[in-house]
Amino acid sequence: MPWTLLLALAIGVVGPAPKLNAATPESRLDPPSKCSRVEGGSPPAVVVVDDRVLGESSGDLEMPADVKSIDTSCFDPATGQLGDGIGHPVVLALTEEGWRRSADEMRSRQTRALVEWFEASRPRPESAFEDPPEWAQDAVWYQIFPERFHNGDPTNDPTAEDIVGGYPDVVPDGWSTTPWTQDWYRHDPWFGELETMRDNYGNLMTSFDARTQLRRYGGDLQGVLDKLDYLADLGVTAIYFNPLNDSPSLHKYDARNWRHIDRNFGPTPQRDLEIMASEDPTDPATWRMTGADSLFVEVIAAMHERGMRVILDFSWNHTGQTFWAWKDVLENQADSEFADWYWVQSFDDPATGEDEFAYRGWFGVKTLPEIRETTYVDHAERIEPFEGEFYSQEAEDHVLAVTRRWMDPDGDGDPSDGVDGFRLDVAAEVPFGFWRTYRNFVRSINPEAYLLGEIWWERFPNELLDPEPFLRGDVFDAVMNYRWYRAARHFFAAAPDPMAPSEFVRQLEELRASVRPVNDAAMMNVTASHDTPRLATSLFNPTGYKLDAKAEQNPEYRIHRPDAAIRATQRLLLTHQFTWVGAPQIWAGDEMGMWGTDDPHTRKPLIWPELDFEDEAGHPLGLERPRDPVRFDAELFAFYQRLIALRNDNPALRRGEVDVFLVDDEAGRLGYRRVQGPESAVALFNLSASAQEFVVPAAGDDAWEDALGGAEVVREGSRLRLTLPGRASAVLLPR
Ligand SMILES: [Ca+2]
Ligand SMILES: [Ca+2]
Ligand SMILES: [Ca+2]
Ligand SMILES: [Ca+2]
Repeated sequence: MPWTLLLALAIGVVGPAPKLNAATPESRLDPPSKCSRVEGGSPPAVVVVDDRVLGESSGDLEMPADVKSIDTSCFDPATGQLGDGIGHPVVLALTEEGWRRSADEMRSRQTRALVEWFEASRPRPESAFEDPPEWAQDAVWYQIFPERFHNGDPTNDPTAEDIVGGYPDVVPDGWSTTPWTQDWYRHDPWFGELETMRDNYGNLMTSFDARTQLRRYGGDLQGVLDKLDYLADLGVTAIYFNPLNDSPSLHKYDARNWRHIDRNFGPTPQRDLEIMASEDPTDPATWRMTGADSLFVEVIAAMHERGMRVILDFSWNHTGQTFWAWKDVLENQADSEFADWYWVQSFDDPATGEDEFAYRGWFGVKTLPEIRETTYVDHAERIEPFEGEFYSQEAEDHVLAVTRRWMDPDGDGDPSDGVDGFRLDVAAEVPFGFWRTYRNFVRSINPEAYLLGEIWWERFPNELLDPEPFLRGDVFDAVMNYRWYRAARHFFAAAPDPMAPSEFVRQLEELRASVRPVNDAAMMNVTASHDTPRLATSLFNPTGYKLDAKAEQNPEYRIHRPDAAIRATQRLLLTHQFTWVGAPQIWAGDEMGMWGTDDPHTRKPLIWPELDFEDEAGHPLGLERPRDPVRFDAELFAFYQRLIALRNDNPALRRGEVDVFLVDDEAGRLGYRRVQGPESAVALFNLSASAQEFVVPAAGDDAWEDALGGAEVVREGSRLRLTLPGRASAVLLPR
């Protein structure tokens, strides 16, 4: 019996539009009427590709033409085998190649809908311990720096008392929070007092850069809740929170304690303080939920409800100088029970008048005392990953207890109320042995958790550290992919010099080949962060990337609003980011059109559309600059939104294999295809200043469109033809 006839008999060729069985996770593994007759109506079809169950559906469907076999016997979902049942449901077994080839010829709306549904509902394998969770490759990341995101609750804003202990460890008498909408470069009223004040290194606080470390704007978790609709509207699916732990600084990498959310991020700072004081920090059984803690649990729940994943940033390499264990060391010296938590080089000798106490702080930063390990490695010249463990078992136990607290806040063994993973600060400066323990621990609580390492420099400012030793399956799932950004910036912005498409492709392939494909797909492809210039500013200054990337270090560095040409470059780079392998990341505010040089200027408060900002007219060195209006860039936002939607809606852009089919050094053209099963998408780039024609091979006869820029796409036989203006990109999809 020919399969077409069989299919017609089985599911009927005439009938209503296909009704895809919008599956719950349970139903997708459990074909309806398993081995039993369906009374009335069509039996469902189950599609199997190379023994992999893609899904089931009902109704009349155009089935792919190249079918390996059809079996009408019962399908056993437990074994994936075709059984010897009594005729239902229909099982179509195809080869992967056949599926792909035939679907190329069958681009009907029905088939595409079916395929998308199959993708969304296909059975998820249990995460292998050594592999990233499945969801990581589908994420669109949004990085939130809480102090500067949105002030949803002015009653909890930091007070002078709250910020004591962070750099510079002094607070002027007249200190107050800074108005959110003021010109970033305007001097705060209390700046004058700093003329004669010295920081904790004994230096006068003359630079704008140093002074802004004292600024607080009052961003908080209520501000995040208030903007959930905005995030959903933008389309992001995963949130990376910079540290939320209680800390005196604006960045919170100098923890006062790790176990609680910062008092000024929650509704009840004073009450939180009392709760913290009532606990024994060494005994997790005494830890209670503060107002800020509870609000964060609420934030996690609200994000999960919207299908967003949440990861939290911690530094296990160092604490702040106000950290409870460190304060005990300062007070009790060698007698402190926490003395072996830290790299103390010498304790004070009470017999002498001078203070002999000396310790290692992260990169010499005294407010960041480092946790002691079993091996000492000097990272001053070069970051070198190393074997070793935490020196103190108690310190490690404490870190694990804090980790468990945020993975399962209500402690019932179900991690669904907790964070979905962690971003781990200066991860190459913490030893492998500890990280292996950490991965085991984290995955034992939630097998779907994601661990992201900050693996950055090997030797500043030119050599980036190879992340491969961290991505063998026993440490992290991915790293912040600064290596990808360096290549992309170099290519799209000719920074610091022009790069040919062939060289760009060579570099991308080299990066991809250096790690396992599963990790490559789960990478966080960062364009900017709290530690770098904003994306637009980074493209606007085709000099060193992180080296001298602010006016204080290079007076020529452009601090003002990037021009239209830079925005075009930004769009090119973004099109690549959202169509390439690895999960795209957005540094909050870049999508609003914000600009800003390296830290601290990349940490300006976000320019929400409803706020009315003062023009930006100042300069940190008092130099001339254009006067720039500061307002939300709705056009750029819409571009981000479009790219995010394209990635979210097209599995091929997230999971597809890469086929680079156009590398044209002469004309400055680049084109690649992402192929996932029967789905494919094409990204095209015109790097030149003038219009260029593109011819793209495309089997079949269905119509394609430029889903990004709307360029006219004409089919000519088995090819598509279109013209792109200078410095423009396109994302082609079957219509
Ligand atoms: Ca606030
Ligand atoms: Ca002494
Ligand atoms: Ca729980
Ligand atoms: Ca260390």
